[in-house]
Amino acid sequence: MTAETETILVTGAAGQIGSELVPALRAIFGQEKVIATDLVQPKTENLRLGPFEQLDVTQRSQLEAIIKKYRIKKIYHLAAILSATGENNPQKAWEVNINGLFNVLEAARQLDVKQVFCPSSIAVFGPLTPRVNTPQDTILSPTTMYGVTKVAGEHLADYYVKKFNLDVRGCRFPGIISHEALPGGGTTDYAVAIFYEAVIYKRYTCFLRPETRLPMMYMPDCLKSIINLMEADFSRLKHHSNFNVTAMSFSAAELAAEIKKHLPDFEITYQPDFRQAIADSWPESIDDSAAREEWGWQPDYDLTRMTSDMFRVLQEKKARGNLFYPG
Ligand code: NAD
Ligand code: AKB
Repeated sequence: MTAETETILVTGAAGQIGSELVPALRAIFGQEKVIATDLVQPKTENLRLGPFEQLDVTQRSQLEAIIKKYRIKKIYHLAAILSATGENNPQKAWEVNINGLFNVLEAARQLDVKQVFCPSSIAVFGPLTPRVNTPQDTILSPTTMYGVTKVAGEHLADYYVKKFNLDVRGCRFPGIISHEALPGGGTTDYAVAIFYEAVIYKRYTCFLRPETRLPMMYMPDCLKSIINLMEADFSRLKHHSNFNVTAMSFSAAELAAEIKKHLPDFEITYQPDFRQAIADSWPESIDDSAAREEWGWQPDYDLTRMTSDMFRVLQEKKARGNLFYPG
């Protein structure tokens, strides 16, 4: 591979996924080959170990200048407004998620970028979609602005594949659980907050009802899915920007019970808020057999393994005085 083909741009790099995807890509492709960008300065030191540029994806000229400066050949487009924040400011969600994606696809098309990854979400589904083992190809009728932008984004990305032969790929991620950067305003954020508050306070007040069951995935599987999908043989792909992927499904009460195995005096209470309606419109579990067949998707972490690992890491951080949580 030449230096040019390796140069990678990550947008929204300071977020939950970018904070871990950037180091993972730098470990594979080299520290200087991965250009991390975000509207805001990175919160973790990790991102500063290689190039970082401030970039607002809604500003096409800024984006194009960075693509030209570094002769970018691959883009991982993570900049977005998530479901809960998006319901509080739907106009901004449209601006960032739709106009930002359009800018990335247009800039990629015009500036000879070879490959784009743009994540979708289980938010593309809605109350009319089958909720259990939701099929790959099914009704997309979201009730949130975030979901509307993700459905439109999938179609836009697939249009660029067909019309312009641009290699665009993406997964419909479930809730992602991780311990490096906190999630950025979604409905599944409770499944991360519960671990921090269990370790710090031994109690948690959940904004969803106990029986609310959603598909989830641990960050190592999320990173693996991104890297494997981007490496897959393009000719084997029947889908492109909309692969269902999942690793586990659990309710808030089931997660609390798993946490109690590590922390018997952990207490949970429930105070559902506006995010309950969003969660109620999403699937309980999704069928990811297309991803398994087309590019060999296989998760490594179930609820038990993920919970043990989250506890181990957060307890170690706490012991080192290194556990930062704003709650
Ligand atoms: P996040 O909210 O943690 O991070 C998004 C980043 O985008 C933030 O750092 C933010 O500063 C940045 N950003 C916002 N507006 C911007 C703009 N105008 N220009 C540049 N940067 C901007 O999100 P995440 O969890 O890392 O999600 C990354 C992608 O994965 C998103 O497309 C999201 O929809 C998708 N996704 C995430 C999850 C999850 O559970 N984390 C699940 C499904 C899909
Ligand atoms: C959110 O809750 O908004 C995200 C997602 C599932 O897309 N975590």
